[in-house]
Amino acid sequence: MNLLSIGGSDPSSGAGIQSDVKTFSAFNVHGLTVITAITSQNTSNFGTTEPVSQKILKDQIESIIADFKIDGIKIGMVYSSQIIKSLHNKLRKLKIPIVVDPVIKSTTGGMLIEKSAISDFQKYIIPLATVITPNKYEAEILSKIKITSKKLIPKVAKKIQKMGAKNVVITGVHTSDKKILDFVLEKNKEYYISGEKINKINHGSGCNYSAAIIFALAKNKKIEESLRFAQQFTQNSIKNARKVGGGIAITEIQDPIHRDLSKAIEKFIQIKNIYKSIPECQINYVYSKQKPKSIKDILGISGRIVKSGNSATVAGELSYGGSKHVATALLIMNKKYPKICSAINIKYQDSTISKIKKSELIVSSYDRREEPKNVKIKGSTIEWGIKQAVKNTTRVPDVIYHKGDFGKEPMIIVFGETPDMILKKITKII
Ligand code: PXL
Repeated sequence: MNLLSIGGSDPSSGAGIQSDVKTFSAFNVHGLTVITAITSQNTSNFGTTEPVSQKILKDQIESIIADFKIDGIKIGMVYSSQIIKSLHNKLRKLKIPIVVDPVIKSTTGGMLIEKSAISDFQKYIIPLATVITPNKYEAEILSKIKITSKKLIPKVAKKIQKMGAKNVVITGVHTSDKKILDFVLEKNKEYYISGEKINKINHGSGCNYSAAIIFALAKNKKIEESLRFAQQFTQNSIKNARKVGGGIAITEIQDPIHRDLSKAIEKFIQIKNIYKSIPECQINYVYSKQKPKSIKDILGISGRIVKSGNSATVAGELSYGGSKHVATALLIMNKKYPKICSAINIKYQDSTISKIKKSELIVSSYDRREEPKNVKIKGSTIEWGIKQAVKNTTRVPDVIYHKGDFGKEPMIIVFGETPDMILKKITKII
């Protein structure tokens, strides 16, 4: 998938096109860019802005359109009337989703659009929008209505929709200590999406939000699902924001694989009495990128989940290539069943096996005593074993176990599409 970000250059890489390329990379899609203006700024101050010439603006767009199939576009900083009109001409005939982030001012106070260009923005850019994402301040400027009460919000959104945007989200319309509300106006429905309020002044969250929306829309997700996904993604980027410069923190974009696995691990170690299911060789919990080529494409725990008294704790970090055994088992399984991207090993116990057999989970096994000598010598027991177990059933196994061999610990491996799906299985069998 290819996504295009049209916007300004932010040399701090906190916002603008640099930030969008980071977001797109985190989703494993190719990010294209068309630069409208170059800003000088850092995490404390906004310096100057220079829009690019009409010629190079048009040339950038033409060279990208001529070469790539573009699946979605995000428009951020557009700066001047001239740029707005050229963008309109080049984009108006495209039949792909476009997210417009109508940025007016940066967090550090820089103007991202000329005042005189706002009416052309309304006329030429807003009608391109599948979704437009003003914050409360931007919505006030675009609608020329001061939001003095919550009751006015639908009216403001309607006014912006009438300018030609298909769907309008006004972000941060209401905040309390713990919650933040976004108001959404689709064609025929309106609703609020509630999010967690994170009290962290940051640079980049608005860009992260609109870039995540275009990703979801380009994947054919519906509006509401896309907005919820983007809100989650942005909350995480704010939580992980880091003070990399001397001023405000820059949002940190986490790899979704990393994020989902670390969340699942947190939940896993809190399962009651889970320490009883930790084998001698400890636990690894892994999550793979799509189509892994080797264990280097599989995220695992470098130091494993270990027993500590009567609880489980995580030793080490998450890293690609951090697991050898469980990742190898997953790699083999994934070759046969590409949707299976996550796995965990737990202690072999007869009681667990009997619970598995009573559940609806598909279980298969292999016998290490049948392992051919050449396999043993090559040290490829796991590859061999998983292949055997997969052959022993016509269905996608949820669980594969073996009862060990002389000096070899028996083991259960649970497989699933995602770490969360594994958690659901684990809670049924422990
Ligand atoms: O966050 C909005 C934004 C967009 N684009 C550029 C920016 C900023 C904020 O600073 O600099 C180039």
